[in-house]
Amino acid sequence: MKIVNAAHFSTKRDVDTGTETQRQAVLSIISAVKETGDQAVFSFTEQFDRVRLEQLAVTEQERNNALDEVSSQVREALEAAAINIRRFHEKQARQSWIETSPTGTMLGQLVRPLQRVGIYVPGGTAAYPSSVLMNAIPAQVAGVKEIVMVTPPNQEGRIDPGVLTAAKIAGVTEIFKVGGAQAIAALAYGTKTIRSVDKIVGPGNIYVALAKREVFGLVDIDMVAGPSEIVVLADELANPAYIAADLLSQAEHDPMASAVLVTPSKELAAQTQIELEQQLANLPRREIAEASIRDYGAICLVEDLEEGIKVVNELAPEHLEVMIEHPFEQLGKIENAGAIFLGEYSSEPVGDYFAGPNHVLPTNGTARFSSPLNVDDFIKKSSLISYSKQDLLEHGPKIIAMAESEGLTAHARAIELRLKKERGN
Ligand code: HSO
Ligand code: ZN
Repeated sequence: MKIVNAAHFSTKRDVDTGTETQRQAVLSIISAVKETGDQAVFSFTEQFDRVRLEQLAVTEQERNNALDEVSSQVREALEAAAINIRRFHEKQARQSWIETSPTGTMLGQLVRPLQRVGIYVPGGTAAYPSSVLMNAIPAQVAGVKEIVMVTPPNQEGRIDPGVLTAAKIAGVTEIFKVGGAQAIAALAYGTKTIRSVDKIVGPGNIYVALAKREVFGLVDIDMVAGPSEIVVLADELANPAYIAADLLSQAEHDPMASAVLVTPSKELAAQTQIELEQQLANLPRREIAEASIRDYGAICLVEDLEEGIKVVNELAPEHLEVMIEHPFEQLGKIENAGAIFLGEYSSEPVGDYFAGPNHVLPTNGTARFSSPLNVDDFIKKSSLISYSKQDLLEHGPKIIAMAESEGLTAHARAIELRLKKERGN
């Protein structure tokens, strides 16, 4: 892994906005689904997933069979993780509120869940049961009644049993065998079998990402997440074997994943490099991890921890591990990071799978302005206004003045009418 000085350091990656051909393909898939619904969905599934389906919906039978296909160990682990994830997200739940003033006015905010949400789950080796939990549980905690999962079938027309098991545990209500841009179009516009949703969440390939951007506005979408990132901020006391292992845990996700060590210790930098070599040697996903480390990995040497934290804040990483002697002492200075892991036992996979916080996190510097997927992503608010006679009489003239200054006479008159009636002229 290359060693760079802080002054010359940046890991900004271009966001993949797709080629013109890809954009055109997505547009034509969307309009075909809009026009012919299920018919287009079946034919794109045949074309892209190479399977001719009889029906799109996953049956109750298929859902139940999946439970027997995963080992009891995995099933129990998913159930335990789900409990932690639910408990964590329950703390985020918001209450409606009203406030009454001594002058008789009542103001408030009504919190309501979205009615129907779609969760996209990628197929193939990126079909992660843990991501099903992370996307569906916050929706369920928010009170969403209808949670619809879409995922591409394999060539036998089947869905990964781990994904189906996680869907069951997380309370997914409907599952359809459809992936790609056609899945996003079906969720946004609705077809005979797949009713449209209010919001679409979940990661996907470039076609899915482009389709999500395209339907945004008709439905809401979550963030468009990029490849995983990890930054480890470590001092000379940190364990290089742990650091290397944690860096590789994200590097193995994607050749474009980014794993970075920020440290003031040259000694630690050298030892981590040795560890990385050794640990890479027998990693099954070695090719992916190696490419990621080569192209997007780095060790950033800083003067001291203070400069290290400056680098971290500029990177605004998706995941930050703080492996220093007194991590809590530095916490107050950390401004930008999707998830912060403190201390040597808080290895990133603890958060990816089990601790409870969400693993859908802002990437590519967007932690400067956005947050992990959370319960707020599945609610909306309505404002409540009940104005009293006393307040209208007192403040009506100000409202009239503002309306008139904007040239909106009908606005002014709506207030005037009431003031006149109440004043009896
Ligand atoms: N680290 C990934 C999530 C994940 N890891 C799923 C394992 N499975 C993005 O935060
Ligand atoms: Zn991960």
